[in-house]
Amino acid sequence: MTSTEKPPVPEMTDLLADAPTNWGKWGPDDEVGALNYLTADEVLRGIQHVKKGEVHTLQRLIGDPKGDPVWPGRTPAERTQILDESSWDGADGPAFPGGLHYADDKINAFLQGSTQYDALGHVWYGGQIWNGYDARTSVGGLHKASVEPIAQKGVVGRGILLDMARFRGKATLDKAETFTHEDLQACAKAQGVTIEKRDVLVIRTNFLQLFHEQGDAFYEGFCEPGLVYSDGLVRWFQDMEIPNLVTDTIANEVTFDPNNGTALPLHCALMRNLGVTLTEIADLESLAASSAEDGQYTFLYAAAPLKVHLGSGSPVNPLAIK
Ligand code: UVW
Repeated sequence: MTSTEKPPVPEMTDLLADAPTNWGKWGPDDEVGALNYLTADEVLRGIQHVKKGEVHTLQRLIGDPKGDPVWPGRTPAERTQILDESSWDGADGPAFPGGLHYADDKINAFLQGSTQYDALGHVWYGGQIWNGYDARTSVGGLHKASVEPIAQKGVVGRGILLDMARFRGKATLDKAETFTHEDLQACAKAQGVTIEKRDVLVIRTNFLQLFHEQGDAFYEGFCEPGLVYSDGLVRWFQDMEIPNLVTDTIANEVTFDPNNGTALPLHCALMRNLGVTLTEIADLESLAASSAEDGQYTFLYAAAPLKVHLGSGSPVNPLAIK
């Protein structure tokens, strides 16, 4: 290899050969992973951070007239009107006793095409998904570690906003900009809070503002900003028993790791190996504005994705209650 040549991109099986896992920690049949940390005590700990009764909804609009940001290769949701008042202009509208009319519509959508929970079986390498299940269990739908058990359980605990854009003095983080768990801790310190064990981490980059500002150019050289893989970061997530990572980006981490060239290694190290649930494309703007104003960066976090049988993800509208 000459000095100008880049080293080959490692296989995930090699990069993560010695990485920690939580496989088996909650038994051989577990499908919700680190969400097991969110016990009744964690719900009560979260409730202690409700001070004003202020509610922030964290879902981005589906069918935004300005467009919906999606992972390259996915398409935004399409909503189709099936019935409306014009359906009764002729003789074809369904007739009901008493003259009832109504509106009906449907959407054709990627389950990961808006603010969403990823199922733990959504991403894998080396032929195995979360908890060691065979990746063939994904054929035709996630027969193991689908979004359904996450939806059955619900996600409630103490949330902490880490406003990385504000911490770095920027309107938005830049394409491919990275940060580490140490940066998250420094951000928390600057905000006057401490990340505690079992917190739901909610990280703001405001990167998707550029989707609306840049139009199609947004996808040129696509590489979102975000957390960057290191063994230390993965072990910190494991030691801190982080149940859920929520971000306002499409894929939670820097898209291509600048240190090794792999795509989405934290999906593998956190989701597939540790069972950390990932939540993406959140809208954190009203929560961030409120937190900057009142200095309260902790809250009750509550979310439940839709119960989609065999689903690899589901839209969600999480709540942050202060
Ligand atoms: C991929 O895993 C490819 O995407 P996401 O986690 O954003 O759904």
